[in-house]
Amino acid sequence: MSALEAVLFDVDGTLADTERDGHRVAFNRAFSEAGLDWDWSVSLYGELLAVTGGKERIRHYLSRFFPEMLDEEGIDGRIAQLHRRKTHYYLELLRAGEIPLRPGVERLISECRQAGLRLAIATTTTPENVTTLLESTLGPDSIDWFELIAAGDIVPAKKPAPDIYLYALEKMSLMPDQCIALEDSHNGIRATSQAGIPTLITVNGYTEKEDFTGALAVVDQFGMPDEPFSVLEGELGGAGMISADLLKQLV
Ligand code: XBP
Ligand code: MG
Repeated sequence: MSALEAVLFDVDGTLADTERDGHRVAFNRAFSEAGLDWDWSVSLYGELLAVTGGKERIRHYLSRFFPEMLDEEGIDGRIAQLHRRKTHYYLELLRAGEIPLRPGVERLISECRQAGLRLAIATTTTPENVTTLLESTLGPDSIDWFELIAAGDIVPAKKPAPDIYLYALEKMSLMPDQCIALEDSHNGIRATSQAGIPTLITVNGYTEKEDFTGALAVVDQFGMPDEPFSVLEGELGGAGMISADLLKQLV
């Protein structure tokens, strides 16, 4: 067992609860703008989240509901354009302050920085979504708190493939057991498990019933002094908050 060197943060569902009222709303605005009567309800979007990556999710939706469209000339370009507009609307929501960080995230990032831990992001989402979330919640300097922002199409295969985590380990010259990953979903822990990275799970409305086999522990949130987390799986020794010290003890 090595000493903890780095904390690798997932974004969507972990740093912020971005999917139901953020990405989903942005997708629907892009569809409406394009004159498409596709409306991703909260429940349908929960099913579509099985596929990570916005462009891949649109393609998956078409394969289920409009498979003939996938044979159309230029469909890849249409999907890419829809996704660009969706990202435009998502960034609007972020900049309007509509998507706050989850409880305890700012506190934990600050503690990890003070403890001298290296911070990185490993996410499926579009890079600009990450930098804009950080800027809109923690201020422009916060981007530099992360040694690496590994995001989106930078790797050939998205979660549950391990690519984004293997990319981060390689770029940061780290071994898996020198890290801990903070994730929210089954796709996320499938990616980290294949990369051999110890993983703590924090769930949300979309992921709370998913399978987190292999997680160090599963909590409902990172916790605040006046609002301790609930441990849903595993054992955290009576702690009430995910802290830098607790992360060091877990690895
Ligand atoms: C979650 C995802 C992303 C977002 C949408 O990423 O799967 O695709 O749902 O963002 P993670 P994009 O949990 O790894 O942060 O449309 O930019 O892909
Ligand atoms: Mg996630």
